[in-house]
Amino acid sequence: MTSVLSGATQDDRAAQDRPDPLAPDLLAWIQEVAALTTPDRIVFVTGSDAEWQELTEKLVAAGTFRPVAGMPNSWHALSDPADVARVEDRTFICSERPQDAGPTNNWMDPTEMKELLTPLFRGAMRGRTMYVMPYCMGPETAASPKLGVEITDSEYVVASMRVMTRVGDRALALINKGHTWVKGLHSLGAPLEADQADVAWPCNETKYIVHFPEERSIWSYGSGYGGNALLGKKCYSLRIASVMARDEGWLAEHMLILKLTSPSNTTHYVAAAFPSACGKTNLAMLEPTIPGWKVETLGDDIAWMTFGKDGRLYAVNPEAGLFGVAPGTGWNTNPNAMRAIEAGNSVFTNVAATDDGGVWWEGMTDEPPAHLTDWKGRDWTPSGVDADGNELASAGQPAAHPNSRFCTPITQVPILADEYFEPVGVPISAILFGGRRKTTIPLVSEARDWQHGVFMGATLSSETTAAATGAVGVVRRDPMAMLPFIGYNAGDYFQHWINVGKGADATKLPKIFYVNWFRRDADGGFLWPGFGENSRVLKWIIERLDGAATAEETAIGYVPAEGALDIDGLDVTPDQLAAALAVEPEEWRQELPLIEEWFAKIGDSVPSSLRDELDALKLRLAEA
Ligand code: SAT
Ligand code: MN
Repeated sequence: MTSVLSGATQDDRAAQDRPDPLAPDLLAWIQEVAALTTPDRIVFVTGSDAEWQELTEKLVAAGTFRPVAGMPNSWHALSDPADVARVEDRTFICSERPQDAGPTNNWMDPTEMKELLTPLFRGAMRGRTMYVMPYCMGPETAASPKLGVEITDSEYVVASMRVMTRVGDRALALINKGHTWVKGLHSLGAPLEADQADVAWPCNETKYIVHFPEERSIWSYGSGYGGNALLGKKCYSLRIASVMARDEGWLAEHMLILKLTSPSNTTHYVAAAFPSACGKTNLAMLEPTIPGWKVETLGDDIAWMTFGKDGRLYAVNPEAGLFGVAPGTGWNTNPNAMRAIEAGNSVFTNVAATDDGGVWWEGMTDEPPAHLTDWKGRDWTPSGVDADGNELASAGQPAAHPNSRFCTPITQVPILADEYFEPVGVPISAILFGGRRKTTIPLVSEARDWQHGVFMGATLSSETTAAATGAVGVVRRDPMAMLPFIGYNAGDYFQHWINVGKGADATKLPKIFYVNWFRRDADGGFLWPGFGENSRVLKWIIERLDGAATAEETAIGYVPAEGALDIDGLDVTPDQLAAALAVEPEEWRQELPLIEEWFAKIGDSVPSSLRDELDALKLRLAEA
């Protein structure tokens, strides 16, 4: 193969033992990218153990990774301080027509965008290795396996994708057999001159995360971080997959998947959408506080849902790893995540280092260690002063970045459900939409029907978090927790949700609920304890499915009737519970103009059925 790859020397390994001839479109693309980006060498990612060894050694030598003491095969990376989160303002949907990107996405004409990006990619891999990384999202045994190839010049990205997806030879064999696949081109935008020393976290000030939905391809430039650079994750599994799902009649959603077993041994599967950094991983791994109930995990971030032959909606987790927010993950809040992390084989990014070579982040333990090295590599103490009483540069700042992450194989989660490996997925009984709101939204409410549930999802709102760059704590609409991830026009996306319901047997559709664990009292305290206690809300939801739990009808949907929510043994006063569940018409009247503004922003593509829902809500509130 060496001879056919122009512009680069072929790594020996790439030519070895290829069982099948390379798919012609893959070969042509590799040649094209190599000619444009001019790497020093090209390496095929195989997924082997030896390859992991080589990658981690290279990352340690480069100063990107340091081994984590006390955790087997685990690595700590500190990013450039300007490359710590998804960059939504640099993310583009370059559909052929601007109206197909819609008002919630940045858009540029695809030809113009490629003209803009091509010079940036020209020579961008000089001095580096170009990795050709075939991968599969979801089981390779699926009837229609979802394949991709990421070309990247970042070893950190290869190592992380090996945890997050099914990387290597099995995916390549399927591509070579002729299955379709998604192209993902990624460069750090940090070429090296002959004598130039590398930095620990190469990246470029200029960043572009670009999707071409019609050709199902992704071009990502300038960032090495998570959702910007691990292209199998948000770029493919949500933005591109949502377009595929629209065209093919399924749903690609920002949802966890969990299995819930009741004391009478009935099993239900639940999918739940929350914005980034709002507790999806914690809910997916929850340890119920109510006796006899059991939760098992299927996924913590993404669900692909397709109708099964029996008319029910089945969900699959396309990912193979967790890319969880570290701060707030601890033995008290998420012991199952801690057990998964402790098993090793993980990459930690932007957490703090302990003096004995371990890792630490806010909330991992109740009390921080007496001294740490923070995510910027600076001395850090709980008091903000050093031993001589001098104030540290890190004083008053968290030791771990608020969006620092652990990247861990999902198979290490001790409560992983066996069905995780099932290529057809699991039949979903309930869909939860949730946000982070201090006011207005009750702990739980149930939609009247599918259309009303779609309205709840379409008008979902949440306070912004550190998962994306920009201000934190600002209320914004985040439809289905997909605002940064819908790969097309948001109004068309709502219509697609409506259509999915119309085409189905209503009795087999999941029921839809809206939850808010984050409501506060007048003094700013949380009204609901959250975490394991959320199992009480799940119990009410499951009991609603078979009609066992009672509910009260309100202007916004059904909420638990008095006494219906199990608070046995819970340290919550009746007043607090009532406040957590309250539907305050006045607060909701204040919400109406915000929903109207949101619909006005989306414009003509808002489905008329959702405008009807808004009108009906207004009427009910006027009477409330
Ligand atoms: O987008 S990431 O994959 O970096 C994480 C998130 O925001 O959910
Ligand atoms: Mn997410």
